[in-house]
Amino acid sequence: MNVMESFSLEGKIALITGASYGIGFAIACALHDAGATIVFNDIKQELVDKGLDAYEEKGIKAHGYVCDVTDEAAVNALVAKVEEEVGVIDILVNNAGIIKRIPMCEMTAEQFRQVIDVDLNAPFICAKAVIPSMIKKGHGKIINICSMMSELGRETVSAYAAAKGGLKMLTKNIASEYGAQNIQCNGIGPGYIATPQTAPLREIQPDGSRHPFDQFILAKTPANRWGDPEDLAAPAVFLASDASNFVNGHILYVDGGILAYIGKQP
Ligand code: NAP
Ligand code: GCO
Repeated sequence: MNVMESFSLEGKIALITGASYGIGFAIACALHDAGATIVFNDIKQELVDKGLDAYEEKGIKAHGYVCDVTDEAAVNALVAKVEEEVGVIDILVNNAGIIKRIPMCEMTAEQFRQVIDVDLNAPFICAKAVIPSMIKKGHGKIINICSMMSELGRETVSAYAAAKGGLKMLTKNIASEYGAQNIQCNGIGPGYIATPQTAPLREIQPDGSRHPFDQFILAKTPANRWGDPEDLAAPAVFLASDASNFVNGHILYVDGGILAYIGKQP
């Protein structure tokens, strides 16, 4: 096979969770450009409708469904419906995620659990729902959206870091457990990406200056900029395609160099 052909997703069906906007939307558009049929879900009908409009604007005929990824019965029903209406899912991107920025000693156990539920339990639920059909079909690709917090900690994000660190290990375990069935499970670890999730960290200050956290991220990132969701597009196509068939249990950090860098010298 020609090497460029190995990146093609022609004939493949991809489910990207929480992909009405942000990183999930950019990844879905990229998988579509590579040839895949796009299926996405979001937690509310308004968001699914907003997503469908956004895909249509890009000339993409996506299939959108309402589904809360933390609800195992709802996820199983979604996967059954997709198999019936669109076909067997070849590529799952576990993208849906939340963050709560609360100092650990002020965080309730319930708030901690909510983050773990969406960011760690849900990828387990979604992967578990698609793997049996992938095994029957003879192949499958699972991409888990990890984080800098799969490797690093910082103030206020204890639950998120615990979940994303766990997601890194879930990725390696799925690869270990189902690699023999030709399922590749890898992660993408985005650096700091400009999306609604990070908007509070980039708010312009009342005096017109940049948010101190925004300045901190620029100083920590050798690329000296925030990432765009589109920066994750080609890495996602790679991990979704035959081009990565012998890559399994790997976390591909797409972070402008953050994890390589000790920080600016004084
Ligand atoms: P975002 O803008 O907040 O989008 C996340 C999407 O997931 C939203 O559409 C959200 O819907 C949906 N969602 C949340 N809970 C859900 C649930 N229970 N069921 C179904 N959908 C749900 O986030 P993003 O920045 O694009 O991030 C996408 C993924 O990348 C997340 O896993 C995030 O942790 C990860 N990530 C982000 C960054 C970054 O810098 N932005 C960096 C590393 C990793 P609602 O709008 O209703 O909440
Ligand atoms: C934060 C951020 C991060 C990013 C991302 C980094 O508050 O530190 O929201 O956690 O979203 O996950 O990779």
